Amino acid sequence: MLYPQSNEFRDVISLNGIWGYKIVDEDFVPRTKSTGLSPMAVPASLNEIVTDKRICNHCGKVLYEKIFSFPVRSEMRYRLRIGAVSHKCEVYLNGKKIGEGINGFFPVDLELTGYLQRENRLSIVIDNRLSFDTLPVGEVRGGKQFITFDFYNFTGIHRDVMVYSLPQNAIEDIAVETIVDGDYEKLRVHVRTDCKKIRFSVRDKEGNVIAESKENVFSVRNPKLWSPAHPYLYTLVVETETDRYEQRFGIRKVEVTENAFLLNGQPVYFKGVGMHEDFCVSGKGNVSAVNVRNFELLKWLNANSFRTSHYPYSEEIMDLADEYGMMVIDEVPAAGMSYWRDREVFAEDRVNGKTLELHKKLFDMLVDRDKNHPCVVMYSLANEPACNEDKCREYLEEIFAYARSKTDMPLTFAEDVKYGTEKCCHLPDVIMMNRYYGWYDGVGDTDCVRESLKQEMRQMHLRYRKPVLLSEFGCDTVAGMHSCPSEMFTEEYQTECIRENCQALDETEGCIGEHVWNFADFKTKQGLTRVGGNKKGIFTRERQPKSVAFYLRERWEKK
Ligand code: BDP
Repeated sequence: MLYPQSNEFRDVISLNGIWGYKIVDEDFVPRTKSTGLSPMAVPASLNEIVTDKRICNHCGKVLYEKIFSFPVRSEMRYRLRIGAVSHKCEVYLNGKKIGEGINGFFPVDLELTGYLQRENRLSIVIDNRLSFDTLPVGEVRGGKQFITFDFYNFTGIHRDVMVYSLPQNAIEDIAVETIVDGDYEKLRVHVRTDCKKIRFSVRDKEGNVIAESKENVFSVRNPKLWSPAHPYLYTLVVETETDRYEQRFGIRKVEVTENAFLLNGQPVYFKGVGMHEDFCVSGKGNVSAVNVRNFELLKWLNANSFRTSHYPYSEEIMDLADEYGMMVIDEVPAAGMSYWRDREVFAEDRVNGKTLELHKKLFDMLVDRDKNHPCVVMYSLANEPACNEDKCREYLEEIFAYARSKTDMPLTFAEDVKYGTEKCCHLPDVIMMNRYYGWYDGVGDTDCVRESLKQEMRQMHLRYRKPVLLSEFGCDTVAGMHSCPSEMFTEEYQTECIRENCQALDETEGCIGEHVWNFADFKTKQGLTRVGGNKKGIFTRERQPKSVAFYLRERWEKK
C-alpha cells in the first residue's frame, strides 16, 4: 500500500485538526449527527488532554466525528487514510459503515468512492480495549484495563487523517528490490497497477536522472550505498499514462554472521536506544516538531540506530530515519506476553492460536508498509514473550517460520529470561537481550554489573553461535537528583550503571551493539515503581539531557 502523495494526478486533503468526541455505549452506531460532542485534537491521545479522570481512564468505546467537504471530481477515486487509531475502530461515512481497523499501530485505508456527498460526516468509533485477541495483549477485569506492558495505553487518533484521490487505473503498490551485481546495482521493481505501459526512472539526490527503463529490471551504475554515515537516497519515478508516483529508496545490503552484523559487507556496531512514541500533551499523537527534535538528539548523541519498541512507529518517523541514517529494528506490536505471574500466559484461554493469526497478519502489514525503507535492517517479532514457557517456544517457532517465508531480512525478538531457562533463542538471527544489571538485578549495586553481564552474554553467544545485542539496559533517574557517592535514581547512578554495562560489552565477543533503555522518560500506567512514569530516559520527557547523555555522546563518538 502506497503512502498518499500529491502531484498532477493525485491529491491529498488533510483532516487533521479539531474533531468532536464523546464516550459512547457498547452498541452505539452513528446513524445521525451526534450531539454533545466536545472538542478533541487529531492526531493526539485524549488521555493527555482531558481533565476528567473518568474520561482519561475510560475503558470501552469513544466516538470521534468530523464534518468535511471538498470539491469532489467525478473522474477520480477517493480513499480515506487514518494513520493509526488505538486500538480498534469502526469507520462510518454519513452514517454508513465503510470499514474497520484491527490494530492501533497501522494505517486504516478505506475506499470512499461512491460514499462522498457535498457535506460529509466522518465518524470513527474507537474501541480502546485490549484482550488476548489484540496486540499488544491485555485483559479487561471488572471494567478496567489490565496490562503487563510498561507504556501508557493511550486512546485516540494518533496519526494523520487524510482523504486522497487516485486516478483510474492507479499505481497501487511499488516494491523496490535491489540486487548487487558487480559495479552495477540491479533494481527489480514490482508494481501493482492495471496499466500495461509503465516507465521507470531513477533520480539521484540532486535530481539528475541516472537510469531509465521500460522494463521492471534494470541497472544503476556505481550506486552510492545507504549507511548511517552516508544515508544516500534515490527516487524511483514510476509513470503510466494516467498516473505517477515517486518512491524514495536506498541501496544497502544486510547480512548476519556468527559474530557480526554486516551492512554493505562491513561489520557495524549498533549504538542507540529503545524509544517510545510519547510526548507531553500530545501523548502518542504524531507531532513533526517532536519527531525532528528526536532525530536531532539521536544525531547529537552519535547514535546510529534505534528499535521501534514496542510497536511500529509512524511513517514520518521511518522517513526521517532513512534521511538521518538511523538503522531501525522494526518491531511488531507483540508486547504484554509475559509477567502475568499467576500462571502461564501462552495457554488456550490466553495467548493462543487466534493471537498467532493476528500476529502473522500484522507482520504482513508491517512488511507491506515498510518494505521500501533502507533504514529497516531487521524485524523484531516480539518484546519479552515468556520464553521460558514451552507453549511460547511453539508459538514463536510458528511466527518465525511464517516471517521467514515472507522476507529475507534478519529476524529477531527481545528476550529477558535468564540464561539456562530460555527456550527460544535458537530462532532469531541476532539474540537481543534485555538486561537490567544494577537495577532490577542487583538493586543499588553497580559492582555486580560487569561480570554478570559479560558472563551471561558470553554464554548466550557461545551456546547459539549468534551475535548478541544488549537491547535494553538502564535505570530510573530523576533529572536533577544528585548524590555523592552515587545512589539509585540519581544522575550519577545512571551514568555509573550505564558505563559499567558498556564496559562489559567492550569485553564481550560477538556483541554487536547496545541500545540504552530509554531514549526519553515516558508515561506508563500508575505503579509503585513509577513516579510520573518510567524515568529511564537519557533525556527527560521534555527532551533535555540528563548527565548520562554526555557520557554516551562521547563514547559513541569514538565507538
Ligand atoms: C523491560 C521492558 C520495557 C520496560 C522496561 C522497564 O521491555 O518495556 O519499560 O523493562 O522496566 O522489561 O523499564
